[in-house]
Amino acid sequence: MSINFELNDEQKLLKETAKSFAENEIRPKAEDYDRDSIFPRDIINQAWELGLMNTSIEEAYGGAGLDYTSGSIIEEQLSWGCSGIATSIFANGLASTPVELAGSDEIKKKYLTMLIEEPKLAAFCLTEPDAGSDVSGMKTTAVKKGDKYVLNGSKCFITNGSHADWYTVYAKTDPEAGHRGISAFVVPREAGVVVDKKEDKLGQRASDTAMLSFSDVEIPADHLLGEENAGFKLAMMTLDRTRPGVAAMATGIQQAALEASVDYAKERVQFGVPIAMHQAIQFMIADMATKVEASRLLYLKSAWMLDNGFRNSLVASHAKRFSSDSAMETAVDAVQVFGGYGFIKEYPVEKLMRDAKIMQLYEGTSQIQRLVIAKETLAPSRDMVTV
Ligand code: COS
Repeated sequence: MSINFELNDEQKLLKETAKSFAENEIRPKAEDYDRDSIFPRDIINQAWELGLMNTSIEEAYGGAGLDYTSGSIIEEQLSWGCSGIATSIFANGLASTPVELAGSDEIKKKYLTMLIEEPKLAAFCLTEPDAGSDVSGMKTTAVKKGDKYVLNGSKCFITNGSHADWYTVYAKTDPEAGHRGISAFVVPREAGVVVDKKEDKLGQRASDTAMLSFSDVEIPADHLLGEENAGFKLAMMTLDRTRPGVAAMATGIQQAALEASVDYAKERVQFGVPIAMHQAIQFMIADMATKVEASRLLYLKSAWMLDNGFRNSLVASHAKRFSSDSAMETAVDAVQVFGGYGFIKEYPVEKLMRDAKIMQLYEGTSQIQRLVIAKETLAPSRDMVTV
């Protein structure tokens, strides 16, 4: 049997555990935390206790070493609870992946083990005020001085930036070399990372998004991840590993929007019948259901490819692009199903609509995903397989 769509017993258990955590711990607090922009430290600690975060860290460093498929199944469920809180829980994965891929054994022992021993946080620092989609345009520099690197610059839109204990920071080590002049470093908070601003956002308001700066921040030279000037590829390889999870989170938003719409459509009576009896509503619900199904298949396939040793960049972009755009469409349609009530904060769907928007923006906009898809479709890389 070469294709099997059934989750294994461990994955089924993880899914149930994550769903019940989302239902019992995340959902009851999601509305308040969103309204008042409260950082979900208490929920992060609980998720850590249960082993729902840092799932990919290898057993050698104390982690569970779960595969990406299992990790993304958890991400969908927690995002169904609240994608802002889920983003806070999963941001460690984005920061720890470059360390997992390129860190020395000493660095892994110190920084990955730290995340397992205590509910500590790490943040991924790639984006800058003038370098978003255009990663190579970054201006932060790292200059080697003896056995240290000295970092200067600023980073923006950093998830968990205000609360992280350490950061994965990308900086130019050869400013003239474009994408071939970027290196990645682990920077402990106490080295002198300054939090300049916490952003006030449209959606995912429970998550922390900060602007940071580095002013003559000195770190030991062994905190360089992998080779000098190999940071761009490391960032891309990291995003290949995290985009399936983002697609899973976008699927969770869609599932929540679909369920809310189905429940409401069965209750709300207009023209003498529940609006679910009207084909205009049925077709919206049918389209939502198809998008959920297709998004789920795509994120599972992109994670499965990673777990089975295939390069997944193309399918990860398909998954991230389709699932994010579908989350936005589905949430907008859910508001439409709710009619005027959908526009009111007392009902759950306006939050889903605000939250969905970021899915099309972070970890590569939908346009960047299309760039990757177009490039690979027109001129496939030799190592890119379609399974
Ligand atoms: N894995 C490994 N290597 C990769 C790769 C991947 N997924 N994608 C690209 N590369 C390599 C290429 O092979 C190329 O290597 P060489 O230097 O040996 O030629 C190099 O990286 C540059 O690739 P490319 O020419 O495709 O880069 P571009 O400058 O055209 O940029 C995009 C590519 C736009 C796709 C990239 O900059 C990107 O993903 N931007 C969005 C960044 C993002 O997601 N930001 C969100 C912040 S994280 S919340």
